[in-house]
Amino acid sequence: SSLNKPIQNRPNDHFLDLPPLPMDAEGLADGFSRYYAYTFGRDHDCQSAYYPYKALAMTLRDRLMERWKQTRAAYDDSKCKRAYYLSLEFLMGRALSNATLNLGLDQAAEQGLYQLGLALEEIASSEPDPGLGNGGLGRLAACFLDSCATLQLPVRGYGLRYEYGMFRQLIEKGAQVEEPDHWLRDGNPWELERPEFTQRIPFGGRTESHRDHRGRTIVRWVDTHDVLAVPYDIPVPGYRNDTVNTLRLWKSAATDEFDLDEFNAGSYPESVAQKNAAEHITMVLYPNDASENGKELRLRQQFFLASASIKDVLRDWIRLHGHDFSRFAELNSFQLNDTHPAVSVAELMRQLIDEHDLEWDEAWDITSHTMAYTNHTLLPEALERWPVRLFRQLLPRILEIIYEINARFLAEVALRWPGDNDRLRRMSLIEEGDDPQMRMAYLAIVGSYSVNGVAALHSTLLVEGLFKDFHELWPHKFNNKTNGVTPRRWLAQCNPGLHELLDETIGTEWVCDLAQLSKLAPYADDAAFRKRWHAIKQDNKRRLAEQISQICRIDLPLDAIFDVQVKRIHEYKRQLLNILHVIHLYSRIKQGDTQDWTPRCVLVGGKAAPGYYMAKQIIKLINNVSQVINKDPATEGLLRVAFIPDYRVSLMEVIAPGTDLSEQISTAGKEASGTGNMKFMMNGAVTIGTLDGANIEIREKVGEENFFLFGLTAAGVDSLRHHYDPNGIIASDPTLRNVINLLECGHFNQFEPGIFDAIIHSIRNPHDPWMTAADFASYVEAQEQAAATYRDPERWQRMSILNSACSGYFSSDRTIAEYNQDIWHLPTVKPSR
Ligand code: T68
Repeated sequence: SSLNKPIQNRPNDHFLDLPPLPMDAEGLADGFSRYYAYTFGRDHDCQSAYYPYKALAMTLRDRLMERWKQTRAAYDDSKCKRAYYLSLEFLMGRALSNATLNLGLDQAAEQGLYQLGLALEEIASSEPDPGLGNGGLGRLAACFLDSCATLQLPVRGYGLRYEYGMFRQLIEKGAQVEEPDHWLRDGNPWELERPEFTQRIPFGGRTESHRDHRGRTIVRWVDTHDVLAVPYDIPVPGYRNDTVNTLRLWKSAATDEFDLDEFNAGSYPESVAQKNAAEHITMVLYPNDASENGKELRLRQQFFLASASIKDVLRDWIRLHGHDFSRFAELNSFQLNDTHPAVSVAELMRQLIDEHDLEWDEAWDITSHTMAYTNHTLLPEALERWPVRLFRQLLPRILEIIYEINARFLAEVALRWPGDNDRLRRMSLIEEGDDPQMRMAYLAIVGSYSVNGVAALHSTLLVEGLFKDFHELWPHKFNNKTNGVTPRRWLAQCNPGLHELLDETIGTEWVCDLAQLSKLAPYADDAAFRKRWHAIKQDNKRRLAEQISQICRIDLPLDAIFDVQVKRIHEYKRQLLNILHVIHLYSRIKQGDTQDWTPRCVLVGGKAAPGYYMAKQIIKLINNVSQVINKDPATEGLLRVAFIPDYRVSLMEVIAPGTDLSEQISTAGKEASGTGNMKFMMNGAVTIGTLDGANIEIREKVGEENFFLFGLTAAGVDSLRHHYDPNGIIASDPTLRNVINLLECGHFNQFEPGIFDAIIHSIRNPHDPWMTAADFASYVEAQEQAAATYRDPERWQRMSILNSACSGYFSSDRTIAEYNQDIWHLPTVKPSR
């Protein structure tokens, strides 16, 4: 393309000697005005909030650009080890406020814009919220990039530039309706297209082998249908340290080649239309967060990401180190975000062998010392398996390589456990059957030098269960890395009130050293401090209530306890248990049992995968229950219920600071970690939760007296499985019986008979894996304790302060420091000024 045409005149050395851009209010206002007037051609009577946003984004982007270039140069010059975070999802959220904060321009920007009669917050809120991820896994990737940049680690993110992100959720007649999210429609000022680094990715075709002059077998992957991968770079600024790292997102594009047969047959339009298939690869994010769907397009996305990213890294390697790969593993690590990019194991082998002439053994030594794998789930339905036939069709060369990896691996197993054929069958990368399946998690384990879970319990359950055989073979590979979240976005940015109080009370260093929050603990005993703490919480609740009032037309009383559950809708997360409790509260109100009542606002938000019937039923139930309760005058001032539509990153930034009670109520052993739990804790919410995922560590840090615990343990769930009797539990618990009665008599679906039958059946089902009935009584009891505690404001505020004070461990800076110490071993690199 003409974008790649080389320039004839070489620019002289000085032409990029630019003076640093001003970082003060006047300089920012000046930059802003120039973009507004000259680049976008707008003037005073422009009504749209979009152009001020765009002008400010460009002004900030210029300041990022300078530092970005310096960071790249520092990494290149040091020739040090690098790591790459490979993920099908990066849920970055809005970039403007984050860039402002991290560049240290928050006050200057505020002032500069104020002089122009504009408000920073209003401008920031007109930025689209990019949703290139489903939930926790994608948001974790974004928090990690923020921490890597803040810790000045040479880490690059690689992902896909989806044209359509996570669908927008509308609620119509109480039910979820999906709408496409064309987030790029008005352009994206934060991306930089880099066509000069385009890569060519093969699909389909067949393999051919022949011997070279030395008698070596050479395999060629031929007759492929190639697709172009064009990179778009997104800057990732560290916190006030001049480092700007890179998130590189690939967009698929057709080559300019036509299908010659079609072309010669005269069907020109058909041959041009073929291009479509190529362009579709990065069209849309798959919206399933916990079930694999086996679609060919998804496998295409996975290989596309793996192949393009590895090619990019190898090109860089050759640029800096030449064609000698002997130190490659020593100087590169790939972190695989779940198995979604696990085909990278085979693709790195393929590129080293087929494209860079390495022998198998050398290539395997490099690959298996370069890849590291993070597991995010124990749910069997979420474990990726691909039909071998899909590989044969789409990636024939990759299939050959996986067969070879498997053969050599099984030989190793056989050597260690001679004659143990059952073990060979269990551990094979390929599950035999009518339609043999590739076990992607096993490919990831075999090809990696590190395998980690995301919370202590999760990592233990992995090596005791799912990956037991592999742990026996390679115990040294397995480790835990408890998740964390970035305190920049999830405290400093989203909670300005608390930010200020913290700065004033414990100094400003907590932003990059969250353990310092422990200095807050003594203030829990200080009545004057508690009062200020409470005032900030009430302010944040007002902000949240205003949003809810606008979105849902429901008014929330600010003296009520704000009880919040926001996350993807899934049976294992048990939004259903939450709503059963709500029905119980409602029933108490109707029976006049309201002595010592704690007013309560229950907020639930989250998206259901479009094909997940039960999850959609649960959304409908929440909305119906909310309708009945909110319109009943008896509940006035006592109980409000709202379903928050279209839950997303920018909404969580308002929700977390305004929450009193954080609902983390998954069936024990099912939630790998959770990260929303950490965001709430940092912002002073108290958790009601089970002993699941990172809840266990949260409770350990804050102390059991500052956490509302209920429910079975993971071991308890496991041993109850064979004699679980929900109908017996319902029959013998009048409270639960009453709630189920209300459901069964159709109190919440008066004009929609039968619609909740599936939900009722699931609760009554002895095979209900989520054991909702088993935990109901203890949940209600924990809720009563929470309510009673809330009625004692001094006690509640103490607990709230202590939760914040003990949340330092859950900074993703700590998590990333551990990844680096145990897995990556990267030096810190400071860009030169
Ligand atoms: C989540 N997983 C875990 N998956 O459920 C959560 N899956 O416990 C954990 O805290 C978080 O990862 C971070 O470790 C997911 O979010 C997905 O989103 C997903 C997406 C596609 C396919 C499968």
